Amino acid sequence: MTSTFVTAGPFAGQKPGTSGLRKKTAQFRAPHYLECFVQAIFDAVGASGKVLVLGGDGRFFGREAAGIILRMAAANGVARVIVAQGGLLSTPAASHLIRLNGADGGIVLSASHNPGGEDGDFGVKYNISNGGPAPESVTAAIHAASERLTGYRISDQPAPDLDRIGETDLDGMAVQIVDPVLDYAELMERLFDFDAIRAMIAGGFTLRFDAMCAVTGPYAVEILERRLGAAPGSVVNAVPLPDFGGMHPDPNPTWASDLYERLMSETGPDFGAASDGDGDRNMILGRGAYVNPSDSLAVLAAHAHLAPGYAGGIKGIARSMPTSTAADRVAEALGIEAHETPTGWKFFGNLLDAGRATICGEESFGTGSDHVREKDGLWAVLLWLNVLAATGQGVSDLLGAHWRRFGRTFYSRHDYEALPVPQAEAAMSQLRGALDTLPGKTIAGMKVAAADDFAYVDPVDGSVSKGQGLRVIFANGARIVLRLSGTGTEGATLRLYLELHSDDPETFGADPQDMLAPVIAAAEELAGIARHTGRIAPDVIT
Ligand code: VG1
Ligand code: CO
Repeated sequence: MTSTFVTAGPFAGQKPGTSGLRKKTAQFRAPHYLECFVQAIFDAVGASGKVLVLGGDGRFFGREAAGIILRMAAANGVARVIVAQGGLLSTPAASHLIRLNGADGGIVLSASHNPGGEDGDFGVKYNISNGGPAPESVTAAIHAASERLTGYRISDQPAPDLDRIGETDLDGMAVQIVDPVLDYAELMERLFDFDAIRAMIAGGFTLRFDAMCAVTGPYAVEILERRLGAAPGSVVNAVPLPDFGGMHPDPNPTWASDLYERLMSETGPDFGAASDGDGDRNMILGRGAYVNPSDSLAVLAAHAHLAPGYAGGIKGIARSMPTSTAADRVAEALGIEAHETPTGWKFFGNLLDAGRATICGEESFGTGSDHVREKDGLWAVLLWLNVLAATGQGVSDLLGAHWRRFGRTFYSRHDYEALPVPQAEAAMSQLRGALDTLPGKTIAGMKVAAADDFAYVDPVDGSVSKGQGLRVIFANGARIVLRLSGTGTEGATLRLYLELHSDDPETFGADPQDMLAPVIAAAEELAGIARHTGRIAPDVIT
């Protein structure tokens, strides 16, 4: 073994955030920065004799970072690293590889939906042996290790060529380079009725999938075009690029506007979908229909039994607190458990492991199930296609039928990005300070039923997570949630979540922003975002 100990640190590393350590690419490339964080992971979770999975979304610096991490893994005594060819591995595929191989954990190099490139963002996520994001206990241990750090160990040997499939040796550590798509595609074939989807497509059903020049391109081409017979070119922006072609790989109507516009046109395809940088998010569209992610969770949960992988029914539904309550109504109708967790996929892990939830979702275009321990963009697309094939209905018909059965939960998220931290804090503290006084009061014509700062007690291990978002619930069922983003890299991002349920079919065609006008007015009265920030409108509305 020929390795060097480089003196560096202590290092103000990862404070438990929503999803891994996310910083400007330049910060990660600064001397010793990536190395110190990776050493903190090894110090916290142990490296000697372990088996790890490694890959990422192909963004700028990913390949170089993978080489550094391999050399550090070898120097720290890791037994084997399973690396995706070219370093390209979607987050859900990484989760699957960890589970399939019984690995001890994995490192995913991605800043998800944040733009990439030299001036963009980079990120490192650590996943545990169940395939899911590290829970708060582990991220706290990594943070503590980073503060004790005196340096890091790195092999003097060069990292192997990541493009050649097969096994090599790096300083006594096995490096196994695998096809990133194969195992994942096989898992999808087991879960879904590919014959039925293939027949629907052969019968003239058209689709467009926008991979946004990010990691899902190769997966979508293999599954949608090669295995399911979608016309060549149905998958667009299919080649992963280090800067995502300058795109912002966030699948929502703002950042995937080209796809959105096409689906809103009468001549558009029957079905449209997009995924984010690392492949864990999804946006679902039908011709003339946009499916709000909270509705997508509810519709998928109500119809999951139509797919072979869920034919026995689902055991429970979990949603993050800011996600709309539409899925709760489905859980009630199915007579199964409904769980409400803090934002971030790591909070679903215990529920999935314990068999208390089968389907999970977040309002931020994240949906998934117990097939892996991450949200999974292509999985959601395939479940939708399976449901459409099984019911013979289109997206907009299915959505309309769902609303007629359960009512429509109007929902929207307003994001105020890159705010000066004190301005964002001012809005938060105005509402936080008033919480106790709100119940019973009438705000913008609506009576407050309850208000709190959301705290979660994990029903499986009893761990407590406090301060997870300010929540105001009105007597008419409307909700306002206000929280600070834990994934931004510039200033503070304030997220305002708005919800109002209606059982009146006459309202179902209304624009959510119009329906939510009283809730928006109540939020301004409660938090004074415009007053504190001077912003007259949100940067992104989803
Ligand atoms: C955002 C979303 C959250 C999601 C997280 C990671 O976090 O709101 O629902 O789990 O991103 O998604 P925040 O703290 O900025 O609101 V991804 O696709 O980055 O792994
Ligand atoms: Co993502």
